[in-house]
Amino acid sequence: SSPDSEGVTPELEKAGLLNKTKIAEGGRKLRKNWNPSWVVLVGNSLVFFKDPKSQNPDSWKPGNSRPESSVDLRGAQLQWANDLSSKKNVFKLRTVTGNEFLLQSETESLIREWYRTIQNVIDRLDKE
Ligand code: I3S
Repeated sequence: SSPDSEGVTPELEKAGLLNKTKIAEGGRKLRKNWNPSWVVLVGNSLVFFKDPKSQNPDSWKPGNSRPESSVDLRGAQLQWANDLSSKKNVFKLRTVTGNEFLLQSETESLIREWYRTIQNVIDRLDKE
C-alpha cells in the first residue's frame, strides 16, 4: 500500500515563490519586512518556508524541512490590497486571530491564481 493509504498526509494544493510581509500580529500593526517566501497551500493551511534550500515540492512533507510559520485559513479573509503597497499585484490575507500578511508577485497571472486557489479553500471551509 502507498505511504498515504490512510489519508494522513493532506492534499498539496499549490506551492511557489511569493514575496511576503507580515503587517499585523493579533491586530497590532507591524513594520513591513518584505522577503521571498516559499509558500505551500496544503489542506486548510498556508505554510511559509524561509530557507531557499527548502524550495522544492517535497518541502512541505512532515520532517522534510521546518516551516517559518503557518496560517490556518478557516475564517480567513482575502482582499486585493494595491493601496497598501507601492508594489503591484498585492493581496492581503487576514486570519481570524488578526494576523495580516501581504503576498505579492511581479507576475499578475501567478498572483491571480494564488488568490483564486486560496479563496476556494476559504470558501470550502466556510461551508463545513
Ligand atoms: O507601507 P510602508 O510603510 O511605506 O512600507 C514600506 C516600508 O516598510 C519600507 O521599509 P522601511 O520603512 O523600514 O524602510 C519597505 O522597504 C518598503 O518595501 C515598504 O513599502 P512597499 O510599498 O514596498 O510595501
